[in-house]
Amino acid sequence: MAQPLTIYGIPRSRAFRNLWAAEETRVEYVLEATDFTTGVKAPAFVAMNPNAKIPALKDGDLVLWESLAMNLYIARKYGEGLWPEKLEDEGRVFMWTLWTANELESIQMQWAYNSFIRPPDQRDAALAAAGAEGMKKPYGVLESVLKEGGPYLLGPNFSIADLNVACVAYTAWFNKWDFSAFPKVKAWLDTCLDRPAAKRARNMREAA
Ligand SMILES: N[C@@H](CCC(=O)N[C@@H](CS)C(=O)NCC(=O)O)C(=O)O
Repeated sequence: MAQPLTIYGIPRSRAFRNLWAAEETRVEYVLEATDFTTGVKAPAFVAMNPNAKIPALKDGDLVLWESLAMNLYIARKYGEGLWPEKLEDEGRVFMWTLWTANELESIQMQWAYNSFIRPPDQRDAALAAAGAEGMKKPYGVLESVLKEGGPYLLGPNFSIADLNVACVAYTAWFNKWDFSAFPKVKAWLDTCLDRPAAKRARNMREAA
């Protein structure tokens, strides 16, 4: 009998992204609880992911790390409606996935680390403010794209492009970053994060 897909991580980590993708596809999966303090340092885990970071994934003999790449694989293999049919749309999926990692996540993490992730005495208010300001640029890009097209990033249907961008933007959405200048983004995020599969993953993360 085939082994279920295994996701290594905890819901209150980037593994949330993969739980959401797995929930969308309904693939049979198990969450192997691995935290980011001791779990990531266990020799068996480091042998799988030499970065010593969660999440990671095992599917048969295949091991993957990098949360957004893992989602591309999950969507391509298991997610019928999540993966686009046209080659051009696959190109857009790659574009949005690299964009969210490079243009959005990095500056958003600067804000997040210095606003609520690090202990108060290790936060830098100037870096938090600069991060919050810097986030306006990528969210402005998203706003203009959604204004011109939409309702989803590839057009009429929700896809892994939406999931990969929305699971990163979730950090800002959940922690009350001010989206008032970006109403299209806010409405799109509300819709994505209100999907039944997103809610199942959010329930795991927000209850943890
Ligand atoms: N780019 C990686 C980042 C992974 C990452 O930073 N994971 C955090 C938890 S969300 C971690 O394991 N941190 C432990 C550490 O840095 O020691 C991804 O998207 O998977």
